[in-house]
Amino acid sequence: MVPSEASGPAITVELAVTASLPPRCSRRMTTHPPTLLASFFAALFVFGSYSQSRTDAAERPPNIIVIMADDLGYGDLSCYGATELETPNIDALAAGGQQFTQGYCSASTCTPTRFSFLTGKYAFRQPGAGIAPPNATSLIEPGTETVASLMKRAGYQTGVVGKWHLGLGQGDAPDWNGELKPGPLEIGFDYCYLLPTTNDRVPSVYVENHRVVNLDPDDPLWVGNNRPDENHPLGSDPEVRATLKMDWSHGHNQTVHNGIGRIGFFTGGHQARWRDEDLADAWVEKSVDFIEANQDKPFFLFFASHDLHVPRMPHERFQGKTKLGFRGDSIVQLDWCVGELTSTLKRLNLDQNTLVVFCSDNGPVLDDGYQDGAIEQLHSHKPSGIYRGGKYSIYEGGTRTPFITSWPGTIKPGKSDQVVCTVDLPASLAALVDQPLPAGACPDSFNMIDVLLGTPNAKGRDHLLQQPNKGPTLALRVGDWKVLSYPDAKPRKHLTYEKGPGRYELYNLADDPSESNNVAEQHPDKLAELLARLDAIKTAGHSRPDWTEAN
Ligand code: NG6
Ligand code: CA
Repeated sequence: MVPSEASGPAITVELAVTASLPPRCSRRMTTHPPTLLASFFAALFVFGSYSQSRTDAAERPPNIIVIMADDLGYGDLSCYGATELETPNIDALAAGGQQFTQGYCSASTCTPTRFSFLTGKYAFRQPGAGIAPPNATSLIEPGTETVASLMKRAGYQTGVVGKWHLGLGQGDAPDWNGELKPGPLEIGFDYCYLLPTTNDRVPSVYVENHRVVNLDPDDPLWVGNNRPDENHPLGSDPEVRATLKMDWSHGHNQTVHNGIGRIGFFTGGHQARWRDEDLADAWVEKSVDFIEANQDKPFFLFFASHDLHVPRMPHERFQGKTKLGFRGDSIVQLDWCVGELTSTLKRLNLDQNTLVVFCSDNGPVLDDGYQDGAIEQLHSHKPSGIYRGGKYSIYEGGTRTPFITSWPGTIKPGKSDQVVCTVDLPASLAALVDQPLPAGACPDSFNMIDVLLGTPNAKGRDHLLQQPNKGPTLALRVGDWKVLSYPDAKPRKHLTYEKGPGRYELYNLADDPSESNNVAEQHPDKLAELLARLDAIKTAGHSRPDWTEAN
């Protein structure tokens, strides 16, 4: 348990008198003595002027908010080089914290990245961890150790708000009209308010804890894989299609809701249905409620934005805010959400005691199934920055994404080129709150807390595995070398998934960050070395150096 209250002396005294450190500080002191001391001296040097408020904040265990954007690419924010739009709130987060140039999500699609972020396990190890369909049941077994269960055990109030996409319920399909169980509440969250899958997948309803919100029992919700009856309007029907408010380009032509064709079929639950335009407001409202309700306790909040996943249909007040069309407007909406969260922390005087991690679930895509102008109105915007590929791809653009940590008064502002990944958050956040990892837990999650806090000389990952949606395609980066392995490469219709010219590709990211020159033939020894390492990670079932087997 993390004690919720403890009194501590001023920071200048804390540095000299270890025995009277407040709880979090004294625990970290025993875990990482040299780096912690260094970071304290750095913090003292930089933040000495407001050491008193820092001290007040340090008396309590830090709150933690992980903000995960959806389909946000490396080049999509102004702090990462975008010039065609502005993201002042996320830029402020970056300017006041650590901005990573080599921050990654673990996969280039949603479900596997989210699975790994929660469990600390690479998704290729988990059968069925590809993009979850509308009627997916719970992918993460109750009892699995997750970042949420670790925080809960450490005495935190835990919540998830926004896109889930990891399945709900059990059996053949979720019980949409009954209890949606198991779900987040069975793997460590105290509270959830969710978009069950994606905004382009049915059903278009909110789920709060175990129930669909506002469901009228006289209008039951049905979700299925087949057209329920021949009168059910479909987005593929030319007459219906002509009335859509946003046309589809591929897929997304089954049940129509809010003038938009979706993936999958659903009927009923009319009173429970949301409007796409209102989703971001709902996430902010429920998150602010959660923060306010837990302002006197340590809390962990996973803010899982649906922006900028398709269909990109931002609130009317954001429509037209950029010249990039709804894709750009959705980025501005995401930025607004971040600003609402950070200003709530300031209003409640929690900003100096809250670690905010900002990341994405996969790289960018322009046409992901709707004709929303993302291609036509791109101008000079480069969603992946200088990197090759995007969503669905194991080139850098698929997984190297914005990654920011902020904790005013504790994290020294700066840029970091250390390698970190969303799969590292369970082990890192557990270390922050001194929660030991149980045997068998989080097999691929490395404790990167010192790197995330910007501790001078702290080292990031020496290697990193990257995956697209599912295996067997995988990439492994070791230092600056990266191998891409496509055992069953096939062209993927419609997708930005780029098939390499051969079975393997090898790049040196230091010389060739855009992965344009495959040097596999020139460096057969390096290729063999990396492939052997990749094989070893696959076979071992874990890659965390201090991982221990379950009893
Ligand atoms: C694909 C969808 C795409 C998107 C993706 C999941 C089609 C043709 N494409 O199958 O639109 O929903 O799944 O995206 O249906 S993710 O970010 O949640 O992984
Ligand atoms: Ca995504």
